[in-house]
Amino acid sequence: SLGERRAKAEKMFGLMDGFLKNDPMSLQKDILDHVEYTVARSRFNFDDFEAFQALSHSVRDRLIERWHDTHQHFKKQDPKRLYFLSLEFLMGRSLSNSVINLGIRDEYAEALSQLGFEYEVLAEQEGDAALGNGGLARLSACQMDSLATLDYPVWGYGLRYQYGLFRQVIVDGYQHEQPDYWLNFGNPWEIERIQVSYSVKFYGMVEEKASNGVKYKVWTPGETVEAVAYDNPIPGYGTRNAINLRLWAAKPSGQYDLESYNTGDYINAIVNRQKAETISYVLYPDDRSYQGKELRLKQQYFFVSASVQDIIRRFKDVHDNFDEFPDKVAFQINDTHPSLAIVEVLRVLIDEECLDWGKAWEIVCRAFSFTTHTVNTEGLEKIPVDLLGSLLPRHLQIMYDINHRFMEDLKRKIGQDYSRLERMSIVEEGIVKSIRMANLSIICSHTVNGVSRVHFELLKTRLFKDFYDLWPQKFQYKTNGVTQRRWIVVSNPGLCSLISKWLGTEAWIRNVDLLAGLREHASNPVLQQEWRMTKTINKMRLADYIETSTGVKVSLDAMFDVQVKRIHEYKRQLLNILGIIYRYDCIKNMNKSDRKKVVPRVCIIGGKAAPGYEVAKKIIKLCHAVADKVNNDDDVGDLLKVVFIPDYNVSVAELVIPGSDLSQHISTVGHEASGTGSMKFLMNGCLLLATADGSTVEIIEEIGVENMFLVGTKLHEDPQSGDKPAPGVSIQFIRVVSMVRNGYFGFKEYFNSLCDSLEDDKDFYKLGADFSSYLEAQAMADRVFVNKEKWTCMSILSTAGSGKFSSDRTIEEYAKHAWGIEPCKCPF
Ligand code: GLS
Repeated sequence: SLGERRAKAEKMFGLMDGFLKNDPMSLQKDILDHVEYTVARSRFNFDDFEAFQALSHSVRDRLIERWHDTHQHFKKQDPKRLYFLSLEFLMGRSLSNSVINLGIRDEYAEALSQLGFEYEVLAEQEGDAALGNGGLARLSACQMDSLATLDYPVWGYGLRYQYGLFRQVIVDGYQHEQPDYWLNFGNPWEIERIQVSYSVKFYGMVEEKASNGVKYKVWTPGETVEAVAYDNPIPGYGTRNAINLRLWAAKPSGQYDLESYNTGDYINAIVNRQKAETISYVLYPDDRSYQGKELRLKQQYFFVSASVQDIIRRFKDVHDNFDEFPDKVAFQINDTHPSLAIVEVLRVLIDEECLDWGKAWEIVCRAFSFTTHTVNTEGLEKIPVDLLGSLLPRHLQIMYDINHRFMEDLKRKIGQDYSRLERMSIVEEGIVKSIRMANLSIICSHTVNGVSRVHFELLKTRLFKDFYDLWPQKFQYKTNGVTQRRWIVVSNPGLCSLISKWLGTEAWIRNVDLLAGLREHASNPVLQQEWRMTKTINKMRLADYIETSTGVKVSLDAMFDVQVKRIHEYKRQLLNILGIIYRYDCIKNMNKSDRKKVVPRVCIIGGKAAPGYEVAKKIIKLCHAVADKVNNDDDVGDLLKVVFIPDYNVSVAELVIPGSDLSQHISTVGHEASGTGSMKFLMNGCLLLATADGSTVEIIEEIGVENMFLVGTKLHEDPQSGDKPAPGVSIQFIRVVSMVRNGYFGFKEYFNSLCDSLEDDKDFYKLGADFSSYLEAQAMADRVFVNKEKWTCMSILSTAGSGKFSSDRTIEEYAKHAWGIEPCKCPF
């Protein structure tokens, strides 16, 4: 009875001695207990790494308490829940983020110091969880932080790759990839749930059967793999809520292939079973490109099928009528990678729950919201029909059914406009007949979201114009944001305290709009002095890191000019390098007295190239070749240093961003859907040198164009952007390209193709057209940098204007305008 259960719960709670305590003495005891019982080391003899492990376990205990309470609370309230599906989450490290969000960082620091350890040193022991490629994946991580902080009832779902994004190793200036076996030393943050597992089916065949005159489909799989849940608690800041990120790992199925065992092929039977695990082995390292590989499709379906089974099970625990499904369940599809979920829900409702098509269709169309992160048609995901038909035969049938109904309906609306019908079809005819995942997602979702205003315009006028004309009400945008908890509080503690001091409150950590309050102090010499001091300390940290990772010594007086992000032609790291060559050439041609006027610079570039992306790899090599020449030239000395930071990842970003003076976001207009790195730099008071692309357009509106360095033409002045070769180029541009072509930096043959791609008619990304404007913006940055008061004022105004770019704002917009969910706050 209820009374009995309550009495039992109270007794248990009494035995538990209440919640874990957070005073430094209790924390010390907990850490030592974990050293002894979890890490199994003597509490009198353990090293930094073991101390980190014990520390993490003690933090995890506290996370679990909140996470349990949150789930109990959600269960009791039964609100509409959001299910956030993403194939990539770039979480980085968890320790500092957790102790800060739990509000017990100082207590831990004190407890550790009494044990003779330094918190910062232990925090450095943690490796990154790099289960994603770039912006899209880090966005999911930032959004999880905001969802937890804002108390939304949410579950995140993803894949637990054993190998995260490859490690980048530079040998002689060339990128090499090494596997990132991140679970090598264990992962203290996850909770393995062996009892939460689902069978996922692949291959096989579909038969039509009938019972009492009603036809139905039966899918008999050819292979079954088990999905096991690994739960990762995500704590909110300033709340008791902690939500769950559930990642699936593939394990051999519980069903045995009796045939093989009986025929005595015992060893092979075991080996074959083990192959199932390969599904969740490795993250695909390609950012923004899809190759239609079978393993990738298997990963997608594996993750989607397990998640959908889990979600439907949770729904059915409490509800028995699927009419209520869309009022209790909201799906968010992060790009098209999880779009098979749409078809999977339809399949389950029709084939397993025996709903008719009309009912199932209505439910699905009310449940799914889709966000696209792509700007051009080539970036859209397509899956060959043959592949789909063999791996997921029933899903292909359902896709054809959806398409048939959609096409019939469309014909009634638009008539016989065959070319438009062809463009809007889910099925692309051609040499390789394929399924267009974006079309499928648009047709079946209630909202289609862009990630910035400019992106939204591109969706409406180019990428999805046909769909926009049909269903304008479906299309929305929510400009991306990043979490200030990670990108200021965790990574820039100095700036964090300074901001709190001048605003007189820490409330901005939850309500970031309050940062605007810094504006009134922007010219105050005392704040300016403190602001510069904080920057210098961060630059020292970065300079140390540069020296240990690259061997290059840099001067703190120089402007730290940074471009860190994935290497892509459209992001134009090459434009940056050509600008560096120009600067170098100028210094070389100056007399001694003119050299005295040069503003010293450290040009920092970092980022990974997809392993098969040859051009991007050449850009990395060119960067090293230029660095070699420049850094060893005595004429130049500290006036110019070029550094390539290897293996750029989330924890490196946490170090680089706070230590930067200037940051570059110079994509060719019309190519960056949003960009989120710029937002992190902005929050940290770094000045932007940027093109009016993606979310930069909105950044300019917030901080004013006078507080950044704008490069190139605006998108609206160049409607043909991306499709037209660049107009005439400057002499400077021709000169710097010819320096590379003529072997001034060595490797003449190797760089030939890069130089060819900059020829007038081939310069697709318009480096030539933007070069002069780029140099002007750089020259302007030099002029302002020497005026310390002006630079600091612009820097303060950058932070002050960054409030809009918090993922808290993005999430509030999604909750209101796409998902229809309300906060569900767990009582403290
Ligand atoms: C991306 C876009 O290229 C970025 O502009 C965007 O900021 C990010 C998050 O919306 O998504 N799309 C993608 O495939 N990778 C990205 O980083």
